[in-house]
Amino acid sequence: MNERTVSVKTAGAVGGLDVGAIRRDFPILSRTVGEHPLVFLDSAATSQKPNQVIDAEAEFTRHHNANAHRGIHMLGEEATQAYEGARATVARFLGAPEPETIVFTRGVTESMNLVAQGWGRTHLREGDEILITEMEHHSNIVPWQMTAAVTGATLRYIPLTDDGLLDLSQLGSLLTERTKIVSVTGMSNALGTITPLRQLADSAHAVGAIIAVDAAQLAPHSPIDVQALDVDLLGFTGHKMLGPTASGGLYGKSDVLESMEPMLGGGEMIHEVFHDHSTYKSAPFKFEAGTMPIAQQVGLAAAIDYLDGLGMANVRAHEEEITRYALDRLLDAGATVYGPKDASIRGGAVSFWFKDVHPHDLATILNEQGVAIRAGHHCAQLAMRRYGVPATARASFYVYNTKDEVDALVGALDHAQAIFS
Ligand code: 7TS
Repeated sequence: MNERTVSVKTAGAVGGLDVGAIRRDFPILSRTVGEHPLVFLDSAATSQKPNQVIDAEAEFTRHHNANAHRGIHMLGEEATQAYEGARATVARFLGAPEPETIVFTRGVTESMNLVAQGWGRTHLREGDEILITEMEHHSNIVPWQMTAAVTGATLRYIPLTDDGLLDLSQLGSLLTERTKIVSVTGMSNALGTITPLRQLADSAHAVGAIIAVDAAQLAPHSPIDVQALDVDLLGFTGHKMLGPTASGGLYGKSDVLESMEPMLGGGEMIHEVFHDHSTYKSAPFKFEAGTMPIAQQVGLAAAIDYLDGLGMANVRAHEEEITRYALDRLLDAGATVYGPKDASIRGGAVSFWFKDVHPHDLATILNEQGVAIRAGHHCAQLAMRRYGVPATARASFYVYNTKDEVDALVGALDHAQAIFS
C-alpha cells in the first residue's frame, strides 16, 4: 500500500460520511493503475459496487435462483419474494405510495422509451407538444423524436442560460395548453445542473400536462420524494446508484401507468391471450414482459439499503462539499468549467476543458496517472452544441471520493500541461 492510498483511507468524515470506512466496502477502489492508486472519477457513467451489493446478488444466485412469478415451488416462491421485496424497497426509497407504482426496467433508457412509447403513442396526436430541455441525455431526446415522428406531435426545448441553468424566462410561451407532457432530467450528467422539479411540475399541471423525470443522475445523489415533487413519472437506473447493471425502473402515478400501453409484449404481462387480441395484467406487471433481471433488482435493493444506511441527506452533503472543492481547484488551475459554478445548486458531474488539450488526449494522460475521468459529448450533444464545444472532460464524484482524489486530478492536470507545453 503506498502513501496516497493510506491518506485516502484515513480521510475521515466529509459531509457527514465516513469516507474511509465506505471505501473499505468497495474492493475495486484498492486497484492500482500501473504504479498509481486508482482514482475513479467516472461515477456518472456507472458507479462502483460495495461488497454488500455484490454479495446480495451472489447470494440470490447461489441459493434462491428461480424465475419470479412462475414456479409454484420453494425456489420460485423465494425468487418472487426477493423480487417483490426489492420493488417495495425501491418504492420506499422514492417516497412512492405503494410498490405497485414501481415498474422494473433495465434502466432509465428503457424507462424513458417506455414513457415515450407507452404514454406518448397513446396520448399524443398532431398539434400536441412535448416539452423537453437542451440539457437532456440522448435517452430523453431520441425516444421523443421517434414518438413525435409517429404521432405528428411537435418537440420543443427549454433553452439554457450561459451559466448552465434552465432558462425559464420563456416558459410562458413554451408551456401552453398544446403541451401534453414535460420530460426533463432531474440533474444533468453533462452540466451538473439540478432542475427545479416541483416548480416545473406545478407549471405543467397548470396547463393540464403531465411531467416525466429522468432521474438517472438525481436518484443516486439526492433524496427524492416523488409525492412531494408531484411528478407523474420518474425513471431511474440502478447501476449509477451502487446497484448492478440492468437494474432500475419507472415510478408512475397509478392512473398514469394504467393509461399507458405496454412497450414489450410477451410472457407474464398478459391476462388472457386470444387469436386476435390479448388482455393485459394491471400495472406494473403489464410492463414487465419476459424474464426480468431478477438478481439485479435484488442487488439494487441492497444498494438502496446501503444508501439508506449512509442517509441520502449525507450523500448529498458530501457531494456538495467535494464538488465545491473540485470547482475551486479546477478554476484555480485555469480550467473552463461548463455548468453552474455554485455547488449548492448543482450535482457532482463537473464538465471542463483544460487549456487547449482535447478532452480525449487529457483523459488518456490522466489515465496514465491513475485518474479515470470521462471525455466526450456525454450523450448530451445539444448541451455541447449550446456551449460551442464538441466534447468536454468530465470528473464525477460519489460517496467514496475524497478531496485527496480531487488533488490527484489537479496534479495530473499539471502533468498534462507540462507534456503539452
Ligand atoms: N439520463 C441521464 C441523465 C444519464 O446520465 C444517463 C447515463 C442516462 C440517462 C442513461 O442511463 P442508462 O443507465 O440507461 O444507460 N449517463 C451516462 C454518462 O453520463 N456517461 O455514461 C452514461
